[in-house]
Amino acid sequence: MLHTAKNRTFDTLMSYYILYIICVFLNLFISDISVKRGQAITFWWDANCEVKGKWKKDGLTLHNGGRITINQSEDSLSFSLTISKATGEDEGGYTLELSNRKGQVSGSAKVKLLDYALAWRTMDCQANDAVKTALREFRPSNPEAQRLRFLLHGPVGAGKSSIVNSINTVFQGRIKVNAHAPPGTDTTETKTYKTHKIENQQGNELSFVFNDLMGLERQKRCGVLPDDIISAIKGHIIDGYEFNPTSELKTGRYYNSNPTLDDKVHCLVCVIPANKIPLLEEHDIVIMKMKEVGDDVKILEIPRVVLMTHVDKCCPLVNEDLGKIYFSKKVKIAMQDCSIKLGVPMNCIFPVKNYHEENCLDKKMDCLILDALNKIVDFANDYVKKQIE
Ligand SMILES: Nc1nc2c(ncn2[C@@H]2O[C@H](COP(=O)(O)OP(=O)(O)O)[C@@H](O)[C@H]2O)c(=O)[nH]1
Ligand SMILES: [Mg+2]
Repeated sequence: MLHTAKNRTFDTLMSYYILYIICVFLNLFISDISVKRGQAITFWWDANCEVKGKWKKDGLTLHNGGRITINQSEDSLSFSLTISKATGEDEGGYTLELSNRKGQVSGSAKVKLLDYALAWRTMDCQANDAVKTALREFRPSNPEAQRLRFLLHGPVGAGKSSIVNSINTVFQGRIKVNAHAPPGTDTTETKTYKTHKIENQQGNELSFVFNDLMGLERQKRCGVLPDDIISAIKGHIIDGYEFNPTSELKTGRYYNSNPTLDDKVHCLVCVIPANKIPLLEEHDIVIMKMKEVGDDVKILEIPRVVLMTHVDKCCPLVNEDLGKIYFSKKVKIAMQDCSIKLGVPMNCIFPVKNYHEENCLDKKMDCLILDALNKIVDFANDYVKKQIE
């Protein structure tokens, strides 16, 4: 009997003990923190049993002093770590280790510094479905244009072909493979003038198309000629034309001498990779060619926007979390640089990340793509509306 009673007591103690450890294990979760430079970083955790705590940063134990304040309540149930006036050095992995006679548990979180306390432009992923529906139902306001036409232009490897794939990915709800986006190429893959339709999940065409043309290149006699880009904008170039880097198209079966509003381009979409912008001099030949086209487009009163791709490669914060894009100084600086070099206002520059390595859809990527596309459609529709009178 005594033996059994002893066993029962032991069993009860064991189950309390297991519960005790499980509680600690289940609850030790500290969240990642993003703070603005200069603000305080604060972690805290409330234990459900008496434990000893130790804070570590990147494996090294932290101690009270300087900007660091470590607190443990008298009952040993509350733990906090505060680091005042956050600097770049404070970024990293923080761990709280808790221990008592019964065992040890730990929880970790990361600290990331934001360049701005508030996002300088809004990004609303909740609006994705509404924007998608509006774009699916969109029809141009001028019946002479059955669909809006956008021309993608920019340096080779900027992500022009990937944009068409990304937009189709967003509308079809599944990853579209980019057969013409080989990695790290410096010479142009797209050689012929092509209209890319955008389709929804049911295979129905949306009321806007993208024309992709040969990329701009640095070397003479390579890449598309600015005069050919202007011809394409004016609607003179017919699908299937193979660009000749040494002479412009002026006549022949691919030359449309009498283009309608439907054949014309309604918005010029410059595509520039964010990570390459600082490397481009104002007198770089690609920039000069893009400016030349931009000046002609201004005279024609056709809207011009910039899609700044490869944002993931220009800022580690954005690479880790695309949702932090408008907190990133590096992204803002790249956009300002782009605005100065190409002469495009900031509100016509849209940072995007293309689908290129992902195997499923991402609402933050979709949000940036949809926001840019929505504005392009708006600007282009304003242009076709103006042509009514
Ligand atoms: N990391 C990253 N890679 C991209 C992005 N957009 C395109 N790429 C990659 O860049 C390369 C060139 O893209 P592509 O669309 O062919 O450029 P194009 O020459 O302008 O048509 C491909 O390997 C793409 O997968 C992006 O936003 N981020
Ligand atoms: Mg291409």
